[in-house]
Amino acid sequence: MSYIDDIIADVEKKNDNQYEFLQAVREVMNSLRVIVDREPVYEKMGVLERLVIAERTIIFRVPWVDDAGKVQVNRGYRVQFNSAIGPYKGGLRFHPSVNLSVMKFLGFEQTFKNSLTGLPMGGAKGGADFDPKGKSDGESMRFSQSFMTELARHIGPDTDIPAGDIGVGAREIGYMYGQYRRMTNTFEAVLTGKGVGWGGSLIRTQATGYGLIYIIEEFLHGRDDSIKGKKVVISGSGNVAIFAAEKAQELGAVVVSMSDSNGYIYHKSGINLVTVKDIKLTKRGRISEYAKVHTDAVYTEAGKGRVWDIPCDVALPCATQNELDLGDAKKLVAGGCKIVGEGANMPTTQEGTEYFLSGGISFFPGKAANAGGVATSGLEMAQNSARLYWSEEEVDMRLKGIMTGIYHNINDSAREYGKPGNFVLGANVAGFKRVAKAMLDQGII
Ligand code: NDP
Ligand code: 2IT
Repeated sequence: MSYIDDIIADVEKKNDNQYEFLQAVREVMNSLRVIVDREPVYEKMGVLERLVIAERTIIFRVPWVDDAGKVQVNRGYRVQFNSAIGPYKGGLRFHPSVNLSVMKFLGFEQTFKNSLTGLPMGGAKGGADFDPKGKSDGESMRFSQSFMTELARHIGPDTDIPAGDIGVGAREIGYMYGQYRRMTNTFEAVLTGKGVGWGGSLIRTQATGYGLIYIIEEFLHGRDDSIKGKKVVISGSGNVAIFAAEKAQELGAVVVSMSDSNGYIYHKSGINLVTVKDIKLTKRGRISEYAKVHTDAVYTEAGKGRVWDIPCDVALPCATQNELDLGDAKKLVAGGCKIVGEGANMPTTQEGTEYFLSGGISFFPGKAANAGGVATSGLEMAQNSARLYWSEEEVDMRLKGIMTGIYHNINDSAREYGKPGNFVLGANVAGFKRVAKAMLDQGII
């Protein structure tokens, strides 16, 4: 058995029912074979053993009172995975599917993603099995305040800086920040994604989606091509999906579909984003309403078809983990898809990923492709530390620079380790090297 095989076997034994966490660990470990086999120092210093265990995992009770006066209780989490290169940083997810496995996979992935940004940020993730769907502002506020009341003792501007993720947007960040400020009597930069005007950075809202398009555009430029005129299929219709669609359209792509957990819309002539934003961001409605506004668009309910059935050039999964499986991957490739960019975290199953890679599809893994969000969180922290604000142009320029840099880093790393074009391997190895170097430099901790 090799060092990597031992690590995988041990993680499997100790986390046997944590499907998502195991999936993420296996993928990274398999990529690292090329570097760990060459450099015995990693094994001698137990780097991988340390890397696969979170530095700290916090699980807590979140009690709150709903509008009917009934007490509700949710389970809250913060997994502080690795702080070798900077304070813990990563989003908070509020979704009924949140459990320890999901939190651990996200915290593990975040460690490598944050490393790829080049900024000083360690990896963490948190959240709760709370469902924000259909909750009033009052319910969302009471839940968020209760969640922060416990979380506050574990975070801080130089310790751990959470942000948004699925189900956590401007509304929830506002309520959580307010509670933290009240509890601590400080105006500290303890969350990112804050409102513009009270510490938030311009472009943070758009950053993940924009960054996803920037990395693909940089790749295409290297081939004297661009996204202009390309047919793009997007899943999800939340923060990441909407702003990926916006930047793709701005650069001349034709975005033909978006979805939510109830179904997807197909609009051959191109999605009207004003309508999507009105339904999703203003009214918190369902994507099915789009087809009532645009009668030439077709709505298909979940279960009766998949967004990946639509032929396209570029597919951007921007909803959730494991939303694109082997069958979907085969459909996409048969439909002419040449590029897949993961806006979501681990949206493609292991079998789907392998199919894309073996079929020569240009596949951009989430930890590289969606790093623009956390990178811009890093820029928000830099502005907060300097106690000033940068212009929209300045933040956007820096975001573009970071995404361009990530592309070249993962591309070079894939080549260096003998797998040109394999950005999964490139991202895992490049992300790992920076974290591992910091761990080696800092001793056995
Ligand atoms: P939002 O809550 O804004 O939107 C999520 C979207 O995905 C919604 O359309 C939602 O549909 C859909 N979705 C969520 N869960 C499921 C599910 N189990 N099945 C089907 N559809 C689902 O979240 P974000 O846009 O912020 O996040 C989307 C993805 O991007 C996540 O994987 C997140 O981790 C990742 N990400 C987010 C970043 C950010 O800055 N926000 C940064 C980097 C990655 P419905 O409304 O029906 O639930
Ligand atoms: O998955 C992610 O990178 C995020 N949800 C953003 C994290 C952040 O700290 O901005």
